[in-house]
Amino acid sequence: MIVDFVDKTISIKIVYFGPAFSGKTTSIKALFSHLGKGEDLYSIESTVNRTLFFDYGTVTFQNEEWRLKIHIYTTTGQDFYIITRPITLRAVDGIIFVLDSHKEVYSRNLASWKELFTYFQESIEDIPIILAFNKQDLLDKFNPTEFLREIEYHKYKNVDSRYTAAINGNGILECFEDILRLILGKYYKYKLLSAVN
Ligand SMILES: Nc1nc2c(ncn2[C@@H]2O[C@H](COP(=O)(O)OP(=O)(O)OP(=O)(O)O)[C@@H](O)[C@H]2O)c(=O)[nH]1
Ligand SMILES: [Mg+2]
Repeated sequence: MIVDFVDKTISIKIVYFGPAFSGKTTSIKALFSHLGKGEDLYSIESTVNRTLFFDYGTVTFQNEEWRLKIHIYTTTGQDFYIITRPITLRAVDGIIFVLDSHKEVYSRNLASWKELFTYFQESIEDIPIILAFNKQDLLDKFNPTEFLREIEYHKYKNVDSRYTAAINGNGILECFEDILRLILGKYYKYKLLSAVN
């Protein structure tokens, strides 16, 4: 997060992360179309519509005084381009971890979560994360409770979860609002604490 008191601009960075094909690009596209900004999304894709590096777009909110500029990225899920993922994650303020709820690919979600952990180690607990159990429209889904138990969800105060179906936009805006709330809440808490000290 960058707070520019001269420009009165707060800049934050949100990244959609998760295993290949989980619906990261579909989620960001649904978000931008919800916000009426479908044209403002840039994608670096392969010839078969797979994310090569990232998708990127910005959303800006303005009140009388301050501007909130949100930079939004997706990572590529293809392991061939794994080198790009930690680069995209640099200086991230909040992560929407998009899971593929299809039963057959349960373990891919777990592997992706473990990979995310390797990038941040213990400091992962400082980053607000929303687990988006995507593809809720499918019939053969795994039980989210199983995943939450396996990652020891109860240990994390910074992680929340939601259901999404990016294909029809369900839950996408709510997910985005949730991550913003967590990021900004953390910032205010920090400001409050430093003001007290
Ligand atoms: N049924 C269903 N399919 C979805 C949903 N979200 C995405 N998909 C499909 O899943 C496939 C992969 O979606 P993408 O958004 O490209 O996935 P990605 O995570 O960006 O994939 P990579 O960038 O290659 O890692 C596409 O065929 C989407 O249409 C969903 O909510 N339900
Ligand atoms: Mg993608």
